[in-house]
Amino acid sequence: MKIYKTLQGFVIEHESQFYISRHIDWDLFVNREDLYFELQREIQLLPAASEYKSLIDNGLQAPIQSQEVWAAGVTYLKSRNARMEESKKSGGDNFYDRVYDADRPEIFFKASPHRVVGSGQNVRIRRDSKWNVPEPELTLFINSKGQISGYTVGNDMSSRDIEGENPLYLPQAKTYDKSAAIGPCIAIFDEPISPETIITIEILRYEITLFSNSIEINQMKRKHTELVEFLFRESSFPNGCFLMTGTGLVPNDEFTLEVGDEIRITIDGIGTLVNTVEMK
Ligand code: DO4
Ligand code: MG
Repeated sequence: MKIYKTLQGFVIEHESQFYISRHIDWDLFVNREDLYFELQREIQLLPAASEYKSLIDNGLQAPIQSQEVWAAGVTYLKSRNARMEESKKSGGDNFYDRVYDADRPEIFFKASPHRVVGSGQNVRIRRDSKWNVPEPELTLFINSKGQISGYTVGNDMSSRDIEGENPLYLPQAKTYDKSAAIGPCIAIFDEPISPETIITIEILRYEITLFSNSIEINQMKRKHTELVEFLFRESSFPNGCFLMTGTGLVPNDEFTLEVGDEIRITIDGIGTLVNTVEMK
C-alpha cells in the first residue's frame, strides 16, 4: 500500500487501484497505529478509479506536514571510510571510526518540514561549498508511539568539504533550505521491509548518467529498531517523524553536483525520488 500527498488530495494505491482519502490533515492521516489495517479499512468504503493515478502524475508534495526529519550517519562501511578520508586533515577521522563501532549511533537533526522537498521538486547546494553530493537513504516513517509504520525514499544532501573541514560543522553541511528530499510516497507494508531491498542511485547531467550504483539495505551495520530506540529515548514526536537511515552509496571523491543535475533514487517496493539541483 502506498500513500501520496498530491496537490488535490491524499491518494492511496493498493493492488494497482487508486483511491482518494477523505482525510484532509496529513498529520492525522499518517500518525495512526496499525496504519496498514486502518488504510485497508478506509479503502473498503471508497470508490476506486484508475483516473486517480493522474493526481499523482500531476504533481506531488513531500509526504510530510509537521514531522521533523532526523538522520542516522555512518551506518554503512562505505560511509565510515569516505568520512574518515575527507576529515583526515582536520583530525576528525577518529570520530567516524569510533562511532561506526560504538553502542550509541550517530543521529542528527536534518530538517524541519519547510526545508524538505518532494519528488519532482528541486534540491539545492550551498553557495559557500564546492563539494556536494546526494545521499540516497531508506527513510523510516515512525508514528508518535515509536512504531515504524512506513518507508520512503530520502536524499540527505551533503556538503562534503564543510563536513570534512571540521566535524563540528556537520549541521551546516547537512541542514539548509531544500537540503532534504523525501518521496514519492510513503509505502506501508504489513511486515518490516525486506533486508534484500535494493537502493539505486543515478545522477544525470545533460541526460547522461555520470554516476550510478546500488546497495542492499542488509549492508547496514545497525537495525532500524535500534536507531528508533535511540531517537525516541528522550524526545517525543507528537505527529511522528522521519528518520533517514544513512548512506552506503558515495560517488568517488572527484565527483561534485552541479546546478541542473538530476538525481534519481529508487528503492524496491517504494518508488523513485527524482530531484533536480536548482540555481544556487
Ligand atoms: O557524520 C556524517 C554524516 C553521515 C551521514 O549522513 C551518512 O552516513 O549517511
Ligand atoms: Mg546521510
